[in-house]
Amino acid sequence: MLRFLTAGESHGKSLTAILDGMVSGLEITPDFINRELARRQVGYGRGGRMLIEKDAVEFTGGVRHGMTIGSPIAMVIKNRDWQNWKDVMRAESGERRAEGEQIITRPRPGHADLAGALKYDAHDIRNILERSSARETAARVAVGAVCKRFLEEFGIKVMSWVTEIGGVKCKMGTVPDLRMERSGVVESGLSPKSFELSEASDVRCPDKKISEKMRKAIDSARKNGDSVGGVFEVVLTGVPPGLGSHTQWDRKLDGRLAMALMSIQAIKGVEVGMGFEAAERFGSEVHDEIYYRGQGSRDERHRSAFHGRGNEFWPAVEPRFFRKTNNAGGIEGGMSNGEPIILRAAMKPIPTLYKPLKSVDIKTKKPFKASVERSDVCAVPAASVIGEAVIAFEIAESFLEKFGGDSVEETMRNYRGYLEYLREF
Ligand code: EPS
Repeated sequence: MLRFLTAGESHGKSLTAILDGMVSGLEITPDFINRELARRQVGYGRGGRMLIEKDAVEFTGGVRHGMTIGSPIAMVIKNRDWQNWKDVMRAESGERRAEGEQIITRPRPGHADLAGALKYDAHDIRNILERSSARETAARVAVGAVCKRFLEEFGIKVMSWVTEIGGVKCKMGTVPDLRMERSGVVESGLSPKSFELSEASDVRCPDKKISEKMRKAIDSARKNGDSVGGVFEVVLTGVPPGLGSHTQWDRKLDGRLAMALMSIQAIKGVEVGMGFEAAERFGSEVHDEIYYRGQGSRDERHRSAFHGRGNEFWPAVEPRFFRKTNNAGGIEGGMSNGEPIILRAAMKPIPTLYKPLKSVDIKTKKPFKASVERSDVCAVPAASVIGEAVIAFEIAESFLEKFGGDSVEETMRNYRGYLEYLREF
């Protein structure tokens, strides 16, 4: 069983993650993880904190000579800002230095503040906000990076891009346009090149003009003391059919992936494939028809939906069942169906605003207007990288559940056996 936990407060000494159940023999370096951490830290619309932090991981367990050894992988990411919070966040007991000043009694609408204070009997809201902060996601990105490295061994790629910020939408889509489909041209707007372009964009959008509009939306929100949300899409290629299961509710892959995305701070909605739009269409327009391509077929027109060029394990042009559309987002009956997995998540605007919102002090019970000094205006690009990480974990988990193994080699043998079986099916 693959599982993980994280610990650590936003302004505490460090974040810790433990990933348990990862196979042995996986090559992994801090550099690989640090690259993912850095991807999460950039993005237009971030606040002052990201100028302070430069996230780097230290392995404190489970890795030896650049290789996993099968024991729990423990990772620590230091908070540089801790230097400025040592007294406020210290673990030791003792008198507070600036009593009163440091106790937070004013819950911010949209945050965990009030619900958390009531639940945990917290009269200093800092006890809640420190952990509910999205700072915690740095630890999840470290875990996701290890899982990405694992999936790489099997040719599975995890990518993401931003499709919407503050109401500015990018029309390119991984779900092919129905009109195009009817005219026989089944080609989505996205290609691996688009992902390279989104990687180069500070709003993670492949379209330069739309990127500029997104930045403008962020600037205008900043000027008004406001914040903006948006939508990002996570795409996985090279996923074989059969991950997850239709047999029990908690084994359904779409359910697990939705939970993973929903658990990211500020996410309010998740879609799989065509998502909510499918509710407005006829069944005949939604379901992806099934085709079969025989041995030795190299017909490019019969390529799998999206840019399914496949990989050495799960090729797009080998004998296999395939679809010309991918409205299901690669999941049917709670199982992967061999097409790329496509997920979308909607992020609400960050609730820490310069513009005051009405709230009530938990100590005096008097109304006040909540406002803050330092925050991100938009963190959708960062959330998209976090989305990749949490999905990489879930896919790695379901992959290990299906193929088992305690070393990369053993999992590989099992996986190759399954692919052999699929070819003969
Ligand atoms: C966050 C508030 C800001 C963000 C932080 C999440 O931090 P601070 O209160 O220190 O200014 O920068 O995000 C991170 C530190 C991070 O690494 O993503 C919040 O309240 O959620």
